[in-house]
Parts: sequence; C-alpha cells; structure tokens
Amino acid sequence: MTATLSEKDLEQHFEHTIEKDQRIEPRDWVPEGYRKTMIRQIAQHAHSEIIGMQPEGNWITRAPSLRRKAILLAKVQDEAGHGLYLYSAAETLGADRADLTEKLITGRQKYSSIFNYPTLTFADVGAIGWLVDGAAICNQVPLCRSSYGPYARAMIRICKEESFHQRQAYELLMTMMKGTQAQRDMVQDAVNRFWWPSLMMFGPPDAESANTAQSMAWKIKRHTNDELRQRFVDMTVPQAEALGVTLPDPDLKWNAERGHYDFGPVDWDEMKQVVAGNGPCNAERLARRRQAHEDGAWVREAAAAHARKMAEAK
Ligand code: FAQ
Repeated sequence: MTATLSEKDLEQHFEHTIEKDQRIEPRDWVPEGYRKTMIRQIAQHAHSEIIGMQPEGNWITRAPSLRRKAILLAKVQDEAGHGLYLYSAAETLGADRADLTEKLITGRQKYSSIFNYPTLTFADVGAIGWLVDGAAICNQVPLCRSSYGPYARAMIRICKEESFHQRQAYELLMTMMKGTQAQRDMVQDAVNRFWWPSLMMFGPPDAESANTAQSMAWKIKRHTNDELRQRFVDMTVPQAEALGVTLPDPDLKWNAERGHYDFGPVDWDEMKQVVAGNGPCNAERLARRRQAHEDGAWVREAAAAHARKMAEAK
C-alpha cells in the first residue's frame, strides 16, 4: 500500500531537491510557478533557435565557396535540432508543442531580440557565430547545471555544438581579416552592428529583471543577467584584439580595481522596442515562420494519417 503524500510533503521534497542541488525530473511534483517559468524560458529558447535559423539561412544560397556553404548549412541545421530538443523538453512539463508554435506565430510568446536584425553581408555570418553564439555559450554553459534535468541535459549537447559554431565563425572572420581592405571593412561593419544587440541577449539589467530572483532561488538560472553580460564582455575584448577589430564602445576600458572591463550604457529603449515587436525584422521573421508552418501542414496531416493507419493495423 502506498501512502498518499500531502501537498506539503511534495513541496518539501521539491525544496530539498533544489537545496541539495539535485535535478528535478518530469516525474516530480513541482510548484505551478516553477512549471510556468520553466515552460516560458524553454519555449522562448526553442523559438529563438527556430527563428534564429533565418538571419544566417539568408546567406546559404550565396555563400562564397562550397566549404562555407557546407559549414553554414550544418550550423543552421544544428539550430533546428536545438529547437526540437527544447520543444521536447517543454513537453516533459506538460506543454503542447502545437500550442507553443501557435503562440510564437501569433506573437504571444517571445524569442530573442537578436534575431530581429538584418544580415546585410556575408561577414554577418561570422559576426553572428562569434558574438551571438559566443553570448549564447556564455549564457548557456551555466544552464547545464540548471535544476530541471531535461533542460540541463539538452544544454550540454547544445553548448558543444555552439562551440563549433563559434569556432567556425572566428576562423571565417580571421580569413576575411587577412583578405582585402574591403573584406576587413565588411567585418568591422558587421561587428559594429552586432555588438550592442549581442549585449542585449543577456536580458534587462538586474534591477529590472522580473524573473531573476525567483529563477536563481529555484536554481534555474545560476547567474544574473548583468553577471553574464560582464563575463561576455571580459571574454570578448581580447578576442576582438586578436582579430584586429574595434568594438564600437568608446567607454570600453579595463578597470584594474574591479578586475573587469567597464563598458558604456546599453540602449535599453532600443531593446524594449525590439522585444515589443518593433525591431527592423520582427514582422518579416514572424511572417516567414508563419508561412513555413502553413506550408508544412500537409506533412503534419500525412504523418498523423500514417500513425492512425499503423495503429488501426495492429
Ligand atoms: N529578447 O526577467 P528577465 C540562441 C524577456 S541564443 C527577448 O530577465 P529571464 C542560439 C524575458 O524572457 C538566444 N526577450 O527574464 C543561437 C522575460 O519575458 P517575460 C536564446 C527577452 O527569463 C545562436 C522578460 O524579458 N537564448 O538562440 C530578452 O529571467 C545563433 C524579462 O526578462 C535563451 O533563451 C531578449 N534578449 O532571463 C541560435 C537562453 N531578454 O517574463 C541561432 C535561455 C529577456 O515577459 C543563431 N534563457 N527577455 O515573458 C535565459 O537564460 C533567460 O530566459 C534570459 C532572460 C537570460 C534570456
């Protein structure tokens, strides 16, 4: 005979699991707030991976060589894979994938602001891989220790693949920097456009971050938005120096007392506008995703019909 656990016992078990730094698994009881926060973060992350295929996907047909095309194809395909993993992780919390997609294409769920900027030249492929994947790695390596098991485990593989993304991009930028003056200018221009939006990827400043305190207490997040932003700046400045590009911030300076780089103010109004749907490419990104979803309707119908037939044949 099994004794029924009261809500209080379940809550205590949850608190102990978090306290002891163990993982919460799909079979475990969780408070509603934890479930909602996890679904929100995982869904936003999944949507970012899926929408994030578009800016670089824009250059697949125009890659300058077969080698660059093969690398870019593999990277964009990895992002699709990350999105699918993450939707599966959200499903373990009771979310419905079709519902999440519906929320994305009707603008009721967010995705990262960074993917609402255009990719104007092939150097943007390098800038995205270096800065955007770099920021993603910085943010996601600590998430490998996130309290929700399926999310933390997905993050391990995602981070490994993103390391490859970052390296291929740095190699691409290095190659361009050794090329003609026009190529060097192209790299500098891409870095100028992607630097500040990359800093926005870490979320609003801590004082304005609605979710950080609770997510840190639940060990979903291991560091605050500002801590990770600073880590990213500290990590990237020497890489920019090695590459021979300047980061577009006149206030960027080593602060020996703090042991960190100081940097200028982020334009939070711009970020708010982009998150609110008014960035340069928001409408285009969502329209493209909506169209792809509609175009894929026959595939979903065929798969469902096949599954039905197989079940009937049993
Ligand atoms: N854009 O209270 P907080 C990638 C939202 S990497 C849009 O601080 P939280 C790889 C936030 O969700 C990009 N919305 O929130 C790749 C919250 O929404 P609410 C994706 C943003 O969750 C590379 C509200 O503002 N990475 O895809 C942004 O504690 C290259 C208040 O913010 C992840 O999702 C933003 N930048 O911290 C793919 C990582 N920032 O409550 C292709 C996992 C915040 O209104 C190519 N996520 N918001 O619904 C996280 O670590 C966290 O969710 C943060 C935000 C740090 C992003």
